[in-house]
This record gives sequence, C-alpha cells and structure tokens, in this order.
Amino acid sequence: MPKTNRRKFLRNTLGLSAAAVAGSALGVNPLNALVSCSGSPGSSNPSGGTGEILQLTQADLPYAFDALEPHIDARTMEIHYSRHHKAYVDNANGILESESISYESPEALLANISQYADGLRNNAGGAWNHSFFWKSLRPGSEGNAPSGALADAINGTFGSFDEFKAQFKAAGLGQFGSGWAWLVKDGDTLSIGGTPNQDNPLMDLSELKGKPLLGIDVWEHAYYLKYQNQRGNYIDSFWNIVNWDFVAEQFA
Ligand code: MN3
Repeated sequence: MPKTNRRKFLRNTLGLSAAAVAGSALGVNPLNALVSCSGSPGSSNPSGGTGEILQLTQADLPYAFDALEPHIDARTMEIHYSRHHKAYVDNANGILESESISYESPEALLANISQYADGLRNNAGGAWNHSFFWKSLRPGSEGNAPSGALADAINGTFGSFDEFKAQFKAAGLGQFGSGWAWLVKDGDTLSIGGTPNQDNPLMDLSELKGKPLLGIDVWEHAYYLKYQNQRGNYIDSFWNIVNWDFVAEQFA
C-alpha cells in the first residue's frame, strides 16, 4: 500500500492523531508510539521539531524583474518567479498540509525526502532551489569574481577561476533534460556536479551531496525566451550576475 494510503488507513482505522500519523511518515511506527505513549506525539518527531506542520514561504525577489537584464530578461524572471517558483511552493504546502508532515525546517525535510512520494520531492525541491537561486544572483556584478578564502579554495581545488567556470559549465551542459548544476562543499572539499529535475545536494537520495554554495537552474524555462536552445550562452552570461558575497557566506 502506498505510504499516503497507508497513513490514511491507519488514521481511519486506528483513530490516530494527525501528529502521530505524521510520525509514521518520519519512519516512526505509530503503533509503537501508541503503545509507548511517552509524551506528546510531537516528541516522536526525529527532526526535533515542535510537531507543527511545515509550511514553505516564497520570499520577495531581492531585486526587480528587469534588474538582471540583459543577462536574464524581465519576462523570464517574472514567469519564473511568479508562476514556476510559486507553483512549487503552493504545491509543496498542499502536500505538507494534507499529509500533516512536520519538520523544523525545509532542509530537515529534504534530508528525509526519500520517505515521500515524488510530488513532495519535486515541489519541495523546486521551492528550495529557486529561493536559493534568487539569492545567488544580483544585478551589476560585471567583472566580479570570488575573493578571499573562497577564491583560495576554488583555485586550490580547480586550479583557477577559469577552470572552475569551465567545469561548472560542463556540469550544466551535461545535465540531460531538466535539472541543476551545483558547487557544493562537503567537509573541506569543494566539488561540482548536477542533479536531475528539482533534486538538490541536501536530499538524502541525491548522488551529489554537500552544502550548496552556488547553483544554476538549467531547465529551459530559465533561459528559453532569450537564449532558446543555447544553454551554454546562458551559462556564460550567468557569470555576470553571480552574487559572490552570497556564495562566500555559504562557504564560511
Ligand atoms: Mn526554474
């Protein structure tokens, strides 16, 4: 029986509270929770949350739709933020609400995402990825580059900033279909890789793992109006609008 149906079955037949059923989604056997009865249902939540249902938010864009012109056009930004990103947030919240899923943060959910159906994986991933993406961009960054400890780490790992950019571009070009390319930090190690669809390196089921420092959306909806099928040109333009201060904050 699919997980969702199983929870509904348990809820209907055993009269479990929504919180206890949410616990089952986190890998806690609700029957054990009932038998041991060691406090409030929320206390069985391994994420350490309060038992409140997780809801995601879509922050305002930190700049105007046309602020990243000419590298990303205003129409693409408007559709991307107002329709695509909003849909991911709304859809994820609908699933979290209907399944009474409790976590203390979006990141804690992503670290357990293998326990859920693809609908939550795709929408919660899309919500998180786009929030991160908007913050990693800024207008008027032409000619800028990483500095300080981040620059040292990039040069030490990849040889040079240019070589880093070449490898990152190759990851974006090599992502077949829709997905993302990332620079991640795992311990003291930097690496570059891709994830399909709306997966990301915070997900327990991701092959590429680590703390995201920088990511680029290589779905066609991110670039098609201006660049059509020329994904490489879009990635080349991306370097003009990277917010290296944000990347450095993630690295620190
Ligand atoms: Mn997108």
